[in-house]
Amino acid sequence: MRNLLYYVLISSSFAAISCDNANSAANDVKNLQDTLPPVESQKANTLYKPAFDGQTRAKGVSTTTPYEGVVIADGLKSPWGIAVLPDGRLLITEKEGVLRIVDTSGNISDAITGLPTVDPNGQGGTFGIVLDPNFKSNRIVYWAFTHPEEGGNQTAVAKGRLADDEKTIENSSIIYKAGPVYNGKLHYGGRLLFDKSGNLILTSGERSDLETRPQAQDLKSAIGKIIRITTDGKPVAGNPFENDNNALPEIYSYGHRNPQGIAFHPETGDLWATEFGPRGGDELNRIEAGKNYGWPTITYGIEYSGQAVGNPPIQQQEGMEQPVYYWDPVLSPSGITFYTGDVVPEWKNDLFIAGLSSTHIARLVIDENNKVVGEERLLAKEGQRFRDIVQGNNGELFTITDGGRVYKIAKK
Ligand SMILES: [Ca+2]
Repeated sequence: MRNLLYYVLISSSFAAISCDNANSAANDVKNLQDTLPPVESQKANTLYKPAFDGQTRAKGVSTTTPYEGVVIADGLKSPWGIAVLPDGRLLITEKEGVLRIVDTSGNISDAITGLPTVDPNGQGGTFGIVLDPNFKSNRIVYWAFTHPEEGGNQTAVAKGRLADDEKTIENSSIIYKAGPVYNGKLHYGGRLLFDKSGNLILTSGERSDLETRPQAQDLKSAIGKIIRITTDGKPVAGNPFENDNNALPEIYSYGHRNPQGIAFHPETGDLWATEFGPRGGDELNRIEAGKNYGWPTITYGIEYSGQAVGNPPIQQQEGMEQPVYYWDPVLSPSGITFYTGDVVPEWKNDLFIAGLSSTHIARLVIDENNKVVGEERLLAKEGQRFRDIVQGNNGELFTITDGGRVYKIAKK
């Protein structure tokens, strides 16, 4: 409360003196808007108590800069991941194993082929995609997907060269598989990100079933993990478990359920991740090397059947990290991005999350103590399952939907 009063006072005095600095004015507005009620008003699924104030149902915020989300393209087939090409066009994965390029006017290319075969059943298919840091010279891209195997499938990462004519991926090769192989079709994770040292971060889901779920706590298994590998798919030197004979050296963090969103905070450089929890247990976490994020031992959600998770169900345990934020009811958080543009200054450093079942984009304001202090829903009237969101080269946001649309979100 004291902080809030402080912000209001500061904001008022700024307003009284001058508003000629757009960033200050935007920050004033952001802080003043913290007085709105939480965006979530539905009944929670559980009576579990959060570990700290603001861990769920933060105050509402409302963007004051006029903005709009416009459909620039429609007709993609289950798009999943977006990478922004140097010239601003969007390189997009489609679930069934091809890529397409969509330009900022919305023109959709023919399918780009040459990727390894995927298992597209259930939640499987082609997932996140990233450009090599030296893409301009080598045209290499990396993507995650469901690799079909004898007896099942697993999340894998491949790389290849985008041909000069942009019709195929040349020399594609599989560089990493997050085993073990399992015969299921749920919870693959599948988002990819480059870190500053030029290594790849991959999210790996725990495959959902009661049989595989405990492996999220098993350091000999790559499922239910965040993985850090080189561009050749090898464990990165300095990974937290590299000297542990009872752990896979590619593991970066563990105890995850189905993480599909990862991004680095533009100022702190911290890694943030969202994951699908059970009913009422979707999470936002700040990821630190070697830490245990708790699934399936601790969670704020319950099974979709209505049963508790664990007997007795627990939400907090020593040695396991608390989520920075959780949603009950769920958001279904898929791709995420921090905003670094200038088009909407009040969005600077805010986290944008593509929501599936919630059918909106969540905007979270995160303060210098890594706490969520504001939440807003964008494009909620569109009724779309949002799958990924990225920032374009001109400070706009682009988001894709399971139904095949590409939206551009920009100043009106
Ligand atoms: Ca957790």
